Amino acid sequence: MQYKAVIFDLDGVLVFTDKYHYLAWKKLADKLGIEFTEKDNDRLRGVSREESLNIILEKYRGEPISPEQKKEYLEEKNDIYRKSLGEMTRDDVAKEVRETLKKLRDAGYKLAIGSSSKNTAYILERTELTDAFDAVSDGTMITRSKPDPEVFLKAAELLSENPSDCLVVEDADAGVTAAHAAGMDVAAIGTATTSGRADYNLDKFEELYDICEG
Ligand code: B16
Ligand code: MG
Repeated sequence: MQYKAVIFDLDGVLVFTDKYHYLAWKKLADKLGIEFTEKDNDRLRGVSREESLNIILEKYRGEPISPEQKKEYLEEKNDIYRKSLGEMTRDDVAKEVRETLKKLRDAGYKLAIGSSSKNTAYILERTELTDAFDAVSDGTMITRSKPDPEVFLKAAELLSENPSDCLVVEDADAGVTAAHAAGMDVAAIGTATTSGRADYNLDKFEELYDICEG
């Protein structure tokens, strides 16, 4: 076994909540007269809610926005987003993902979540994934979001494993940077594969098992 534990990013790796983030941010951007495309949305992958709003506001040309107003926008976006999450079910997790998680666990790997999202517990509950993990490190437990390594170091600590024994699975460039800064190897999936910075690139989620087994 090359690794003792696998730490999974959530959005874009285990579930595709990125489309719900996009729709919720798009609603807010439209209201503020800001252009916001799916390509712009890629910049928000793995980044905190607050930072995401700042990125969207880079194109804002209206009256100055107060910190209180920003807070309201964040709540507004999250309310729309959580409504979409409320529609999620067990079927929103691919069979391949569920089977690979089980296979890894049966083989003795510890599994954790390392997500920037403050909605992690709700997403895991909706999709019936909570029991698939030994630890959850998420946006409610950290002070610095990816690309800072905090969320992954916290996951390793919760698992009582050394960072160098953990493999991270990520879809975001910010997440690849965060994992490397934590001293962990990274398997990229989706968007993060294009930069070529990850240690492994996954075409299919199930390839993860062979990577772990070396
Ligand atoms: P929330 P991940 C990240 O999840 C998302 O990729 C990112 O787009 C989002 O802004 C962030 O969570 C915060 O999410 O608003 O639910 O707290 O990829 O780290 O699992
Ligand atoms: Mg992600």
